[in-house]
Amino acid sequence: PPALPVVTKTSKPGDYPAVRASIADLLDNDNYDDGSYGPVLVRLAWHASGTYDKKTGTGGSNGATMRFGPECEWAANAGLAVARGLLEKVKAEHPWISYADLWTLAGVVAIEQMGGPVIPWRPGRVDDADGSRIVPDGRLPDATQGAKHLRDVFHRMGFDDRDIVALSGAHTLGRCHADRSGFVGPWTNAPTTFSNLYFQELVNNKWKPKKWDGPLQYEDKTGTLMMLSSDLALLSDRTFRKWVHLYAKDEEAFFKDFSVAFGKLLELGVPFPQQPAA
Ligand code: DDH
Repeated sequence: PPALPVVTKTSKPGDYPAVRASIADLLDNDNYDDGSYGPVLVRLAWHASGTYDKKTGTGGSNGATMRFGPECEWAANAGLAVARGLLEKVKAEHPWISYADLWTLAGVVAIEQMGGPVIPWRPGRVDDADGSRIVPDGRLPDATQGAKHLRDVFHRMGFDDRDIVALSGAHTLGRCHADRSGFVGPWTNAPTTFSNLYFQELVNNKWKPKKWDGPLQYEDKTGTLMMLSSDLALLSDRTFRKWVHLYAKDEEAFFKDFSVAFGKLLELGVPFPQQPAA
């Protein structure tokens, strides 16, 4: 088993600013990827939440079920052990917070620290005692598919077409890893800064299939930036494309829509004592 994290800070139950500070402290690391754990923490918050199904009320961030098999071993979640392991240090410092609250708050803090919008967040998630409420595999999106699949997946969570495009803008962050998804490379040249660059790159380049032995992905003419088939679906679909063009030229509109949609994502299926005002 890994060594227990060294506890350097403590806090009283409910001191969320202290938890935020601990998360912010561990984001930067020159030896990891592009110098920040921010992107992988955002992906953890998203994959913990994106299993939600509106019809049955199952899935979502409540429960933190990704601590258990088989969810932690789903192909879609490859690499997220890095994010979960990192947050053990924060959990040790603030043992009163649930993993489910911690994972979602970490995504929020990462986005804010990387220059993104403030995301509405409230505590209230509780951890399941075991993996009995894990949903079937296959609810997270498949990068090889197109617009219909994106609608199936995100409408199932209760999002509309505009939300789908706004949420996809998170790919301005981070990169694909051969040993995680099989895909390779970043979507932008500033993968640790939250911005609307993803939409600008999407619109301003000619995307060609990458010539290699790996799975189908697309590259710009320099071969440094990438797009997945699911990313390019946002350009080929007329309704999606309208929002892509808006967000490419209006970063403020993107930040506003992203903040609302991401905040909603993290709350899907969470039984808060008081529902937020619509
Ligand atoms: Fe994503 N994403 N994502 N994604 N995602 C990957 C990485 C990151 C899809 C596939 C992949 C969202 C939507 C989609 C982030 C956030 C979000 C990778 C690469 C694949 C593949 C994983 C790896 O190899 O490490 C697909 C398909 C969709 C879709 O169809 C819509 C959404 C909605 C979000 C969000 O946060 C709201 C982030 C951040 C990363 C970068 C992770 C990293 O380690 O860097």
